[in-house]
Amino acid sequence: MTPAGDGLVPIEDPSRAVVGTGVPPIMAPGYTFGSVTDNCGNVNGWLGDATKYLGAFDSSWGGMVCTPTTGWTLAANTDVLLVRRASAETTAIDTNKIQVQSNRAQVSVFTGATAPGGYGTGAAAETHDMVMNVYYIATSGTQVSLRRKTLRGKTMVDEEVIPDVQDLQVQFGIDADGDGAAEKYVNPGSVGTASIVSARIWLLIRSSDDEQGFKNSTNYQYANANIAAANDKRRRILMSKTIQIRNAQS
Ligand SMILES: [Ca+2]
Repeated sequence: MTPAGDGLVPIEDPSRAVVGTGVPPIMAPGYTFGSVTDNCGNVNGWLGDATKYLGAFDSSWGGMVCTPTTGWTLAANTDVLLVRRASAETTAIDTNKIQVQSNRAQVSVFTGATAPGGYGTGAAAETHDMVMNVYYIATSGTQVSLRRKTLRGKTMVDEEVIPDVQDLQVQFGIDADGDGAAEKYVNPGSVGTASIVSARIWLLIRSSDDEQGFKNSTNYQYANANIAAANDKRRRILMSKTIQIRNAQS
């Protein structure tokens, strides 16, 4: 986490709210989210493609048909981030959830009263909940907020994560020479056939209140964002985080 702002904002590592802390990506056969309500259109069934830990769209919903909460819209020039993983904790089988069955060798996404077979018994086989989040920046008038569509039971619900986050940017680190390290970072949609090995995520956060006597004249440039100075009385902080990943979708 690298604070790079112009002053202190009383927010504690909001990137943890987005990407969590070290939960491994899951490998699973594609799963159709047809039974999930408000599933952002489930275009090509890929919202449920749990073979991809991260996905992102540059300045748009991409192929998804997500509707922001009533009265709000997707903020211009902000990216959309998808995170799909298994819950960190094991859980009991629950027919009202989308769940993940795993052992050391394989992982499957399922729903129902019976976990998929072939996973052994006892401690070797574990059941986790499927975690599915679509993060985006919503705006309404002068308000901005980091919100998400999150899988709750079998419904994608819309909820606020952190208010006064005005930008979310994502870039993927690509490995062209096969050494496992990223040579460069590109915007979602520009990965081509290269392997994705890491992702950078930026959040631009502003203070919720004006500070009398302060004028924010900073021009923020990062990823493919170029945000003109607001010249308002709010302090801002730019937070960035690089995470190593082994399977992503651009
Ligand atoms: Ca972008």
